[in-house]
Amino acid sequence: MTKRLLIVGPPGSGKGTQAARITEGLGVVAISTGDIFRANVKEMTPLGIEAKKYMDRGDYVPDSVTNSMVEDRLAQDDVKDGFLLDGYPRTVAQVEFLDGVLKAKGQDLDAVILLTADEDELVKRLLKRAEIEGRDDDTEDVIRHRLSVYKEQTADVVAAYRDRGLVREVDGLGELDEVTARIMDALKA
Ligand code: B4P
Repeated sequence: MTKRLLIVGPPGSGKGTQAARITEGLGVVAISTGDIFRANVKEMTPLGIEAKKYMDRGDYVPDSVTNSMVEDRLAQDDVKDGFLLDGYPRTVAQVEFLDGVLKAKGQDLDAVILLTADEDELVKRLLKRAEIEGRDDDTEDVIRHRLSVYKEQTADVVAAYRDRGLVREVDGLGELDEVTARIMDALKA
C-alpha cells in the first residue's frame, strides 16, 4: 500500500479532515504545514510571529520559511514508515524543494490526492468553521483571498504532479465517510 503521499486541494476542501482519517488507516504520520504554523502562532515562537503576518491576510508564508520547516519535520524518526503531507507543497518552488529532499533520501512520492469541491461549498464550510473555531483567517474576505491565492499558485503544483502520473482526483463533496472511502479506493486503484 501507498506510503508517501500528498493531499492537495483548495482551502475548505477537507484536506486536514481527511488526512487525519486516512493516516490512521495507513499507519503513516500526517504532517500539516497549517497545523505546524498554528501551533507556532499559539506559542508565539519566532516562526509563529513571522507566519502570522501572512496567515492573517490569507497569503502563503514565504517558501524559504515553509521549506526549511518541512525539511526538519521530514528528518524526524516517525516519518520513516511513510507520511501524508497536508497542505504542502503549494507552490512550484515548494515542489522543487520537496523533490530535492526526497531525492537525497532516495525516496519517491507514491500518490497525490487532489480533493475537489466547488467554491460556494468551500466558502460555506469555512464560514461554518469560523463560527465554531474562530480562526483569524476564516472571515469571508480572507477566505475569498485564500481561494484566489490557491488558484493562482497551486494550479501549477497540480499540473506538475499530473505530468508525473501521480494525481488521484477525488470528489470532496458528501459525507465524511463517503469521501474517506473514495480516497482509499483511489489509492488502491
Ligand atoms: P491550512 O491549515 O492548510 O488551511 P486550509 O487550506 O483552510 O485547509 P484545512 O485543512 O484547515 O481545512 P479542511 O479543508 O480540512 O492553511 C492555513 C494557512 O497556513 C494558509 O492560508 C497559509 O497562510 C499557511 N500555509 C499552510 N501551508 C502552507 C504552505 N505549504 N506554504 C505557504 N503557506 C502555508 O476543512 C475545512 C472545513 O470543512 C472544516 O471545518 C471541516 O470540518 C469542513 N469539512 C471537511 N470535509 C467536509 C465535508 N465532506 N462536508 C462538510 N464539511 C466538511
